[in-house]
Amino acid sequence: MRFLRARRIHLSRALSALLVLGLLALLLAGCETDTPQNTFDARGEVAARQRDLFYMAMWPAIAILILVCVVLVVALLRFRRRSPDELPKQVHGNTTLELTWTIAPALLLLVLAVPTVTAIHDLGRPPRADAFHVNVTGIQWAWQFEYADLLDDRGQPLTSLGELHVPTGREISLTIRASDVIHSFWVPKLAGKLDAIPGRDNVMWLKADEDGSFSGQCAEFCGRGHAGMKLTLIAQNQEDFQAWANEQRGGGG
Ligand SMILES: [Cu+2]
Repeated sequence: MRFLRARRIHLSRALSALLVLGLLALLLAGCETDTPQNTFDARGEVAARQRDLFYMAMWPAIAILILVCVVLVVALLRFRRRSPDELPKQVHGNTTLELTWTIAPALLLLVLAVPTVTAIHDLGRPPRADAFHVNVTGIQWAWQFEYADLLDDRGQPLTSLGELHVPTGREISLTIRASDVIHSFWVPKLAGKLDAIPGRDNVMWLKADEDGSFSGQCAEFCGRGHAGMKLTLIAQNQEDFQAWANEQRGGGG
């Protein structure tokens, strides 16, 4: 009997250790930075500004977390009950401390609010008139792009499915719609997400600072095929972009 019980304890310990290791591995997997949809690896003005805002709020938050933990541990040790017959010194209220922990966070919030509100204002502005304009439609389960500025021989705008081609360095204006249910347009390295809602036009702008392929994904659960509702934004220099447009028109130029 005793032998069996010892074995069971061994087994449950091994399983717990395995579980902890598994969870740790999962946690560490999140630290991988060389991934196609890493928001911290910003490659455009909008994404860079959003990332900087995040860091600006994160570092003070980490400093405060450490400070609070240290003060907590010090208070627990210093003011603990030292003998069973004696109550620790009873204190009530401390005006200086209470004022400090009210005013300091208020000041910090005020300081954080200035760049945050400025960024919301700057990034939330309507696209410039000379931006390259694309109509984006979310469909179960694909992204369709209509290039309002690129017409074919019959005067119809060029379209593409799944691949969004844009000129590098130019502001891109996106009018985002949906034809069935709510989707969300998201190219993490270039900008934050924006919902695609049936019956409504949502407008955003973004800019790719360098040539390349940027992976994107529908970010709003939209049914069975949601996980596969990907897109690739291809930013090209003017020459390559023009060549692609000509090819879409059916060659020649
Ligand atoms: Cu979706």
